[in-house]
Amino acid sequence: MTDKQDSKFLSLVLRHKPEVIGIRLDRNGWVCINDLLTALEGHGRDLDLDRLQHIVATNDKKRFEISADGNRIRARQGHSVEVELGYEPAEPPARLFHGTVAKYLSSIRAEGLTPGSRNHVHLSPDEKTAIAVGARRGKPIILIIDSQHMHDNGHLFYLTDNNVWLTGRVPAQYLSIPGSDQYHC
Ligand code: HQG
Repeated sequence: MTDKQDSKFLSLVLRHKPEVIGIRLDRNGWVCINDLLTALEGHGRDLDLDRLQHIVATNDKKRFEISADGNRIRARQGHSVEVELGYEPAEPPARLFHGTVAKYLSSIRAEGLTPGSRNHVHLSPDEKTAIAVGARRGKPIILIIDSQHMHDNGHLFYLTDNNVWLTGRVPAQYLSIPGSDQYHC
């Protein structure tokens, strides 16, 4: 297994389907590292502690976090299973960015950005990051979010430790969408 393959599998079990290796996440998304390693081994994924720590430390987006006592691990964001990540609401910058692709635009125009299977909509602090996010699905299209007014109007934002902004949804009136002249302030 390459680091990337192991990292993807860890994302699967720590964000979406812990049951595929028979583990349970606690309400904050944590699992005991010993239990995780035992469960992985039981499912043909032979990771030892050193290798797990290496994957956590070198992961390109710092997707995983080990607890201060070194005993537990969780994904920092991106879950579809219900978890309480414990991030405090934070004041966003005036504008945030979201990278997507053309085929979603008509739906996004109609209903805004919705979290889909995840628990939050993910927003990027800069255009470059948003381009990389959108490019996972094809030619990226960058939407600009009027986070200032969303925040002023009571929408909550959370900043993860790896610099992803999370919010529940982004109603269409706060979005600047290419090819659309609607940008309500
Ligand atoms: C789109 C990666 C139709 C949305 C990245 C996106 C990110 C809508 C897709 C993180 C819609 C959802 C998240 C609507 C949103 N109608 N389509 N109303 N609202 N969409 O993967 O933001 O590698 O769940 O534009 O780097 O692409 O997982 O979200 O194209 O930080 O660590 O529906 O995932 O990080 O796709 O990516 P996703 P995302 P990780």
